[in-house]
Amino acid sequence: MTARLVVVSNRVGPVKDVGRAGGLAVALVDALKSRDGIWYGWSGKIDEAAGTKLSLEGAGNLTLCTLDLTEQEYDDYYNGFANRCLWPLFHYRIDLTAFDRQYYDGYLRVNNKFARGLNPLLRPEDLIWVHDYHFLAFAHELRSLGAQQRMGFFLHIPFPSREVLATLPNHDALVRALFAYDVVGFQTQSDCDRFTDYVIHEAEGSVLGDKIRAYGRTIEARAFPIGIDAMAFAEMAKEDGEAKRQDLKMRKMLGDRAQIIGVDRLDYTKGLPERFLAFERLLEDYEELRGKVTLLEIAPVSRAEVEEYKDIRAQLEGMTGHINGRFSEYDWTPLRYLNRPFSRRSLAGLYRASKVGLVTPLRDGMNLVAKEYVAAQDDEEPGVLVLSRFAGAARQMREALIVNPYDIKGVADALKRALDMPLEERKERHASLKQGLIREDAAHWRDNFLQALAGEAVS
Ligand code: GDG
Repeated sequence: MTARLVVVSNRVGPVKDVGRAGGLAVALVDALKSRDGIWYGWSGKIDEAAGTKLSLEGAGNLTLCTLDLTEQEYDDYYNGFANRCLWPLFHYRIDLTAFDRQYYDGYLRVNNKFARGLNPLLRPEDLIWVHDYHFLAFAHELRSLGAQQRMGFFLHIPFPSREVLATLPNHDALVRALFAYDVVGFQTQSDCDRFTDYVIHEAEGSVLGDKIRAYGRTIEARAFPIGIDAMAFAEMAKEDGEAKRQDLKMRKMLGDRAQIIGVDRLDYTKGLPERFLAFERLLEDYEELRGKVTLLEIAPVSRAEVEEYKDIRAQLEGMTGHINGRFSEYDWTPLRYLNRPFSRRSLAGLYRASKVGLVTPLRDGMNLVAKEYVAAQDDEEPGVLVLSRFAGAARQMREALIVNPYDIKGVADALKRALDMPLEERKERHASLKQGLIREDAAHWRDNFLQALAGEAVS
C-alpha cells in the first residue's frame, strides 16, 4: 500500500481544469490523486478572525485543505519575511532585503500555525512534501508538536552563497530548522553545493555522499531540477484551437518581421531593464534590423503591494517610452510591453510565432518559460532560445545561446546571432533541447523527489 501524500505550499491548487495551470500543478495533482492525498496551504483569504480552523474541500481522490490569515500575518509572513526578505536575499539582492525582526517573528508564528492546523489530520505513515521559501521552518514546527513522519522540502528559488546568507540575522536558526526535514531538494547541483558549503563552514557539518550531517541530524540534500509537461505543452502549441489562433494572428500581423518574445512575472529578478537595454543596443548596433524586428514582452504584474515592485514597474514604463520614442516609425513599434496576463494556450501560440525566446533573469531558481518556449516550437522551423547563465535552466539547456544578462552588448550580439541562425543549426539545437525536456519532465522531477522522500534510492 502506497503511503498517503500531503503536499504543503503557500497557495493550493488549482485542481479543476488543472491543464491550464501547467506542468507543476498537473504533476502534483496526479500524485495526490493516486495517493488519496491532501494539498494544504493558505486559502488566499484574509480574515481578522482567522485561527487554525481548516476549510476542507474534496476534489475527487484528493482533499484541499486551507487556512485563512489575518492582515497582520499576511503583512509579516507573506509580504514581509517571504517576499521582502527571503525572496530578494536568495536572489542576491541584499540591497533590496528588508531585515525586520517583526517579519521574522511573524513568519515563524505562521509556520507554527500551519503546523498546528495540519497535525491533527496526520497519519503515522504519511509522506509530507513541503514547497518553497514560505515554509523553511514548517517541519521544525511540526516536529516540535511530536510529528515523526518523513518530511521533504523543495526550494523553488536559488539557494544563496554562504556569504550572502550570513547577512540574514537569523540565518543559523533557519538552516537549523531545515534539518528537521529528511530530504531537502534544490533546483540545481550548484544550489545544493552552496547549501552544503554553508553547513560545513557555518555549522561544522559533514558530508557523506548525498547525506549531510549537522545539528545532530543526518538528512539527504540533492538537486531535483524541475521540468514541465513537455509533451503536453508541445501538443498544445501545435494542436489547441486557441494556440493556433494566436499563432496565426501573430504571424499575419508580423508579416516578414521577426519577433523576439519575453514572458515573465513582473519581478526585479527577471532582468527586464537589462533586457530592454540589450534590445535597444541591438537596434543601435545593427541598423539593418530597424523596422525588421520587434520585442514582445509579456509581464503580468505580481506582488503589486510590495514597494520594490512598484519601482521596477515605473522604471520599465519609462524605458519603453524612451525606446519607442527613439526608434518607432509610423508603421513599426519596436517594443510592445504588456502587463496583462494571457491564457496558457495563448502563450503557447505566441511562443510558437516568435523567432527568438529571450530569457535573461539576473538570478532564477529554474525558469520554466525557457522550457515552455522550446517545447512550443515547430520542430521543422524552430526558433532560438537566448538564455541567461544565471537561470537554473542553463545547467540543462546547454544548446541555447547562453548569455550574461549584465553584458548588454553580449546579449545584443546573441540576439543578432539568433536572428541570423541557419535552419539546420536551429533544428539541431532545438531537437537536442527538446529531448532533454521530455527526458527530465515534471513527472520525472516529482517521481524522483517522492522516491527520495519514501527513503528509496533515486535513479
Ligand atoms: C518560481 C521560481 C522556478 C507568466 N506569464 C503568464 C503565465 N506565466 C507563467 C509562465 C511560467 C510561470 O508563469 C513562470 O514560471 P518561472 O519558472 O518562469 O518563474 P517564477 O514564477 O518566478 O517561479 C522559478 C519556478 O518557481 C518553478 O519551480 O522555475 O525559478 O522563481 O509557467 O508560463 N501564465 C499565464 N499567463 C501569463 O500571462 N497563464
